[in-house]
Amino acid sequence: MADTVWWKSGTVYQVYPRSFQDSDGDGIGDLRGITRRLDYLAWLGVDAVWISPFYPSPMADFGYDVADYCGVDPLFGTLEDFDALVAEAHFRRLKVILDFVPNHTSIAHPWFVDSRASRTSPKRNWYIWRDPAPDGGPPNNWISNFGGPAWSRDAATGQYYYHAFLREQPDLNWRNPEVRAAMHDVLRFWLDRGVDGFRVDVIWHLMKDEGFRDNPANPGFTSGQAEINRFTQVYSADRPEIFDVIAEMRAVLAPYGDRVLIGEIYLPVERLVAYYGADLAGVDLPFNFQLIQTPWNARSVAELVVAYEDALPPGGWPNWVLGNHDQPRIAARVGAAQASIAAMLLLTLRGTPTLYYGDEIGLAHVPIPPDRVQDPWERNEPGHGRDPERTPMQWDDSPNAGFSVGEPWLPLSADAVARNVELQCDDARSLLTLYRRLLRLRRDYTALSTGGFRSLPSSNAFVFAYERHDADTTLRILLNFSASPQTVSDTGAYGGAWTVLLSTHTDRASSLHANDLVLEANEGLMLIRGWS
Ligand code: TEU
Repeated sequence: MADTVWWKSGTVYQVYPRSFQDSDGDGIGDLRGITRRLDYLAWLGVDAVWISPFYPSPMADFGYDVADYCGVDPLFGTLEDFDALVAEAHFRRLKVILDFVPNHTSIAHPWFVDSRASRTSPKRNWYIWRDPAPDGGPPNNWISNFGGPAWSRDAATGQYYYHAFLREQPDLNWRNPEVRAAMHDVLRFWLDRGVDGFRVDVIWHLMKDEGFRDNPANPGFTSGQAEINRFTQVYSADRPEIFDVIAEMRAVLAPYGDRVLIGEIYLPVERLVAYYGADLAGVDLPFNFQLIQTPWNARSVAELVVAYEDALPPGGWPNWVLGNHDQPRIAARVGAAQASIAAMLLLTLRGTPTLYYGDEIGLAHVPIPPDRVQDPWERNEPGHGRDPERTPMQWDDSPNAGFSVGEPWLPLSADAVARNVELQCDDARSLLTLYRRLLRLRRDYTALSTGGFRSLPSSNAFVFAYERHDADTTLRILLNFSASPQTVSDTGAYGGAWTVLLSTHTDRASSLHANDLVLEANEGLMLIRGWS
């Protein structure tokens, strides 16, 4: 009997709240807007919605700088709006996952205001304060993820505080039990309001080297890379003590039943899978960003899938991510034709998929004019900005694509009139229809949602082929990563034995007649053994 806990069989859909739906005309999305669009998410067929931060914040990093963990920023609405959102989501059998940002607060958080006030403040040790180096400079060589030193000197007390991100995002001191207790209370606050789990921001960063040793130089660093890559982050992140912190978080969630703990972790596979923890005491889903980071071709993707499957600890449940608010959009990276291959891949691999809003309509790179740049990273290190993947959702052909009656905080894509939900939902050949069909098939076939995975040998270098199976059903997925037709002759005799369950090319006949199978250019195919 397959294990069907919801976060294993289901799919997660990420909403960036500023950009999903505005309800009050200020050009910025909000909680009521999300609630209004829950019917869409239910229609699409996802199971959970993860909402990026909506807490009170000066918005230096658009909400990832939290000034109050237990509230809602007026920009996004009220706690009552949040409660209504949860109730309406649950009514539609949608789970709600919050973004928990424990590594750092906003500089405006009362804890930090207290902490910086004096060296003897009771909150002093809630953050990471160090004396200057002998030359008066920063205590060590750690770099901010957004460029520049990760230490800022505070004139009032003459010490430096550590910030892995902006200087407006001071890191909390997770070695301090008071910090842990306060943050556990935050988790309980939201669990008591009914949330179904958390995506934990930069979880691998929470514990730093106790001795604050310098990070070693990264021999692979090249000048085009962001400055953070100058050093290998061996002392500033991914420390062994992190697993105690995660175990304590799990203990907070445990009495609430099957809530999920997802960790945002950018690490190579062998380190990533360590976050399942010994005896699976770590996070339920260490976010797997490998598809985002691997070159888009059949060989590389096939190799990474097999390597990831092989690296999983016994019982560790896989997961896959194609995009998020920090990464170039998939359609921009692989092109419109391959976006449907990406969709079929994401939704047919073994493991929980996370979809990023807008990817289902093929939103691509939206150029941001210099005077409309919002992301602080772009200001610090031009070329690294994340605005292009954060532009408003495109709903219909009304002004501003139905996102807002006001001027949107970021521009819409130039093709908004032609690329929107309303148009695509009635079009049998659209990317949105493909996403919806795939999500439907995941519900119809446990072979897809919770079944096994087997990679199929392929002599065709442009095709990635694999099987998903359970006791009743065997499915074969064949993905043509190239823009020309490809013949598959080595994975078995297809004629008669297999039926087409779904193709990215809607004009394909359902029966196969030849033993050799010819995939159209950019075609993805899902076959079922026998006659359905
Ligand atoms: O991102 C963490 C993070 O590591 C990314 O900024 C990463 O460095 C970059 O995308 C590399 O490709 C999280 C949030 O998702 C991000 O939006 C926040 O800015 C950041 O943490 C700080 O909270």
